Amino acid sequence: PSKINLKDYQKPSFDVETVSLDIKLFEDHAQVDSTLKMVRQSAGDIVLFGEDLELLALSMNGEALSAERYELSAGKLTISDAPDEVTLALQVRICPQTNTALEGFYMAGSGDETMFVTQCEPEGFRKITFYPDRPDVLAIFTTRLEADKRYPTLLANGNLVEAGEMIDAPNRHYAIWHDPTNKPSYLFACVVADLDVLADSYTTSEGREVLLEVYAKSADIDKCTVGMQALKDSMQWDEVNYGRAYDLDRYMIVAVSQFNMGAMENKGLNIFNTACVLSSPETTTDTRSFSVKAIIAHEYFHNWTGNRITCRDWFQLCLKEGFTVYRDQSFSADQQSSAVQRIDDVATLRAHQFAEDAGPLAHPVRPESFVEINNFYTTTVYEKGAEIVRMIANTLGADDFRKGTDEYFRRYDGQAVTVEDFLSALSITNGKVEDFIDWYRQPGTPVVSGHQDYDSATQTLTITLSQQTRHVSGFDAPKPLPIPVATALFDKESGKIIAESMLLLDQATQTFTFEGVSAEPVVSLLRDFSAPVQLNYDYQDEDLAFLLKHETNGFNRWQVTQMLVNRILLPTQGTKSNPDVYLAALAQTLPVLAGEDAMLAARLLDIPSAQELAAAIPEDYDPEVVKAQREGLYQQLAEALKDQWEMLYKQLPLHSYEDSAEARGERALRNVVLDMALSANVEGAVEWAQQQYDNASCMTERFGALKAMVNHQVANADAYLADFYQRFQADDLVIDLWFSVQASADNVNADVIKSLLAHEDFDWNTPNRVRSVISAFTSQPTALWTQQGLDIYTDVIKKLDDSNPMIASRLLQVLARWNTLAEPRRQMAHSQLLDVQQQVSSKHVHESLSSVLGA
Ligand code: B3K
Ligand code: ZN
Repeated sequence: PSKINLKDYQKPSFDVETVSLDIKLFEDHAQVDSTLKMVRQSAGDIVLFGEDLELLALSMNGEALSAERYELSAGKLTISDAPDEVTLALQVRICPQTNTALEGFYMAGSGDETMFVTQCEPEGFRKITFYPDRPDVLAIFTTRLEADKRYPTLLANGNLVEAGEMIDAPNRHYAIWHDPTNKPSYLFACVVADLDVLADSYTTSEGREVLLEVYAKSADIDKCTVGMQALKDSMQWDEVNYGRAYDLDRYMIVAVSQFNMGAMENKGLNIFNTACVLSSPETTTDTRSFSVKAIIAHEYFHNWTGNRITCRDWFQLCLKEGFTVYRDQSFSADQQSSAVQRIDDVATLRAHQFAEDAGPLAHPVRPESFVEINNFYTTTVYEKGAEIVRMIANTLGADDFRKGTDEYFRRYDGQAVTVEDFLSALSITNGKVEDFIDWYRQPGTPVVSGHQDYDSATQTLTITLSQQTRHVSGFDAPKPLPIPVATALFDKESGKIIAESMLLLDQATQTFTFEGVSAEPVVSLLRDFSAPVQLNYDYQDEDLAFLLKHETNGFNRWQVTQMLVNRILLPTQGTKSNPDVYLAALAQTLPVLAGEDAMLAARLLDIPSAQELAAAIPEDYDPEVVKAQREGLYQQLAEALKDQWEMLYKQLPLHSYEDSAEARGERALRNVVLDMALSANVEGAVEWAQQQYDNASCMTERFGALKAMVNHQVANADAYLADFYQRFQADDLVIDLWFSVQASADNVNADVIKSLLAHEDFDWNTPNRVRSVISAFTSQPTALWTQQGLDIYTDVIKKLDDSNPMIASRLLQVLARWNTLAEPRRQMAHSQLLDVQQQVSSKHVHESLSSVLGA
């Protein structure tokens, strides 16, 4: 398979004006008839892409094309010497029933619960029919679906035009849908199923009455109200914050249990992984439920950032994803404490994106080449992409950012554009914005180091900052990037802020001067994480403890706890800290904060996960040592605050369920406190856990108790696991939790994983289930990086390589840090990976492997 390069981009020779599709679904295949009206734009051939298709008929302008008039090879159908206006008619046969890759048109579910859905982004449409399947070809789609009446639900993009029965086949029916918006093929969707629907409506700011529908199987329909509300909230939020109203008369969401990722923003017909749309207090944890709302918002926001304005080519993926993630993060920040939202987003960024940027899979936010684009739906494109938009928004300020986004929508609506176009619109009030282009081009996480000097004679404080980015091979030598560093100076005496400013570090080294500073202040940097960088500043532990107490920025209060933890656990990263300062600072802060902001209080007790710590260790990483150190500090914390746990736990009694930010905060803190109390052997803590499980008002409480009992191996843990299974046996998403709590348990080992994989409810064809065991397992590096652990993990990759290469490749990417392991694990992992290379065939896994192996 060949590499595709950004620099080779060429416009298509033909545009498609309209396409009509007729998809007839039969017992063991589907027949797809398509008619494309195409118009020449420039010299060149007609190029249609197609994969896994059986071509049955092809005609051009009414004349059947004989085999010598076209070329069919390597996934392309090429027609040379075509006239300037062409109507192509194609007929192909596909087999959704055996499509296990879950890309294109595929069957999900089994038995009487089968349904058929599409996933076309990025290049799945070519598995439905031959088509110029590229995002810069926009067309008007009309879709006719025909199927057995056992599938009453027939949906496609846009508006329903007609539906009826087949006169000659009484058990069959059809529906015709028309989408009035010009769209690329990756936004095409259709569904053939037997589903219930929750309906509602929304009137837009422009006065359009929109029918809202969430489709799910009947047993799940009562779990759709949270998603429906989130949809309405998102529609309103986009009107208020970006002036964007919805543009069709109908918005549909369909829940499907087998889906490779979270959800898909198809025009007017979103398709969602059940895990990302269904939610109920009894079955869904608060964290999950909150992310359901965020994902609904994300897909809705794509309607403008992605669908109305789309990407010119797949290298520009961050254009829609980075901006849309920034938008969903801002939406979520409005639904809860914005500090906690920022903490969650930054914790994810640090754990996953920083690791990616530090290892062999590092790539720019806008990659320059790929073999398989599915391998580039990464945390770098999404989350680092969002951070760049955030830096721009903060640099411009709210008003100018809004002027810039208004300009973006005005200028490019209906077009397929590039990152440069985006920056050019955003820069109408401030040309500096265009300098951010280098953030899209340069891989690697910048390290910002700094120190301060105070001169009491002149009452001057100088802060010197410098930036450095590692040179990733294959790319130009790194250059300085524009890095906004939000800064506040705190008076040591009063604890009050004496100056605030946004420093712009855009050279290798720079000095910033503050005059009229009467005593040396404590400096708080990178407030609200104003740039996606690693910060090394010559703090004393006491400065950090001071900031924990006095910072008004909630995010930075968390950030200093994390700095302290890192200095304790990763002494090579800076000065070795004395844990006493950290423990004392928390002991003082926690009881106060617990009453003010329970969610933030819970987060201040965060100790980075083993994986996150591993990501910061460049070589000789020994998972056992990290685990021991991490658990040691956790234990120390639990014991140091032992007197507080009982009081805190009792302060937060179980009461009836409520879905407010405050109630969610209390539940989060109670679960953390319970775990701490079990660690510290607080008397009665085991009973608290059991009672919390038995009397739980919601899944957050029940699962929190179960997880704590499993991790602390309390006497009855197995009985509780069995009870949990019995109670929720019929609910796949809860059974996923049951698998994952075991697969990620502190004491998990390869045998446990093996038995979970052999469980009768395990299902290789359901990505959620595979992830509930295999991805959960990666949270325990001491078990994963063993001969047996790797055998299991790589067997899974080999097994999925053929049936679902997208998932196989994702799982493989998790092994990217093998190279940093201490021997003998490094050698062991290396030979495992080489062995995998001999046994896989998908281009997805091959591309990831060659990056991971550094080839
Ligand atoms: N755009 C889709 C992701 C498609 C991934 C294909 N491998 C979901 C999203 O980002 O909203
Ligand atoms: Zn997205």
